[in-house]
Amino acid sequence: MFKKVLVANRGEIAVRIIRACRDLGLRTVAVYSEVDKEAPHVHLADEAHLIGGAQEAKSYLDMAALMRAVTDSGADAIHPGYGFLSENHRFAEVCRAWGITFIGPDPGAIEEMGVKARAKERMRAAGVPVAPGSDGTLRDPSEAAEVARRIGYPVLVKASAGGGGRGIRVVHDEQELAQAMERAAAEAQAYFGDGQLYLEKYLPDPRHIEIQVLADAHGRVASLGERESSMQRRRQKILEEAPAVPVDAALRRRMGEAAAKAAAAVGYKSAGTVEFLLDRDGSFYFMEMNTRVQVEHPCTELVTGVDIVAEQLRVAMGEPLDLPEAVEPSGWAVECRVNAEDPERNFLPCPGTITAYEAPGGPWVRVDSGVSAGSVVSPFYDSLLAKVITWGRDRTQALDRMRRALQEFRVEGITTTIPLHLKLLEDPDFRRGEYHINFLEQRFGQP
Ligand code: MV4
Repeated sequence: MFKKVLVANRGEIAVRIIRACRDLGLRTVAVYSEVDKEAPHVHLADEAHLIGGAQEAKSYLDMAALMRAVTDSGADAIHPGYGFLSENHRFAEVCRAWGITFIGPDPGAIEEMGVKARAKERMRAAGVPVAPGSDGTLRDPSEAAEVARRIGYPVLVKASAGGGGRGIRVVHDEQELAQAMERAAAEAQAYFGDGQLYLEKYLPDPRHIEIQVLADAHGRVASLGERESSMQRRRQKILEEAPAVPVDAALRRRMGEAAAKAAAAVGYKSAGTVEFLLDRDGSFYFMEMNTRVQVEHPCTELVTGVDIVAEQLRVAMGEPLDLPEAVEPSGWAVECRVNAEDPERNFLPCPGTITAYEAPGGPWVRVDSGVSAGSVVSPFYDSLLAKVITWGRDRTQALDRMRRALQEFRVEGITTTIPLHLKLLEDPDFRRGEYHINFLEQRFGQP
């Protein structure tokens, strides 16, 4: 049992976690960098500790500085949020070695899912559908050519260390293969220090559907249904929704069972998300598992009534899950990510000072925000300012309420993505639910 939680993060997710702790009667410790002294998460926590400079390597990624704050505060648990150290199995190990509860899965499960080629093999063995491709990593271009000939072009060369779409290359024919592998390996080596590759059949214009799971320390796994996050550009999600237009009750049950199998196969505990690509013919394939709470978790909270962060905390205390195997969604939820970026300038980040700030409110609107009037949006961090999430009886009502909310949202002093969201909400294809992972770049991309 723990009583005092150090939140090793900043912005809206730090605020979100502090609120869940407060709901459960837990004490909270914020950490902050030199540019975050006045940030909302600092004011909201019971106490706050300066951990270093603005650069993330010198503060939010600095394990030694975080552990000093643990010692100074007497915290007995750490919630990593998303990003930063949340999927670093070594950090989870360090917490364990210090006798601090890491609020997330065990280090072994994080590592197992972090190595993508290994995770895929593990899932295939567990009976989770995976895309046709190589068995594990590739030895050389001739092995890759053999696999590609068998499954047919186009194929994708993927980095096993992976993440964020780096070290991923589409290959249309055998002539392109060796060079694509060379480039993908070099990129993966540079970014992840590991140039290992695997190969997969390329799916054209699939939809990105992810299943939210919760698992406890006693082997129980619950599926909370799907979210769709196909509305993205360069792997940066813009808008998410739950449930997903192309997923009916039967498909939801099959995907939920596959996700629960995936989680059980690695002894998963805590909240996690199993990502699938959904083909136009209704087949789905495991892509990867995110072993953290995700930005878009509120969509699932609004359609299930389950407080995902509170459940993470309860499960970390060893409490059993008190949920059915499959929680059925009710109504529809949409989330828009409001970023300090200029969609007119290729989504260039727009740091600066927020001179005026009035967040929307009213019925069926939730705003998870990490800034306020006077906030300085630093170029050092992710440009997410706030998330607006609306709920409706059906998709149309949720989207109409989103339009109302975004029209109310007043952010002055910096450029935001709100105008793009409003344009998207009027798009006839999106309104009909007809989109896929390449939609945004095709429709709103640079000429
Ligand atoms: C794919 C794919 C098409 N076919 N795999 C990109 C990063 C990695 N996590 C998975 N990715 C993809 N894998 C096959 N076999 C297309 C993508 C992809 C993608 C997937 C989900 C959401 C956005 C994406 C954007 C570009 C490519």
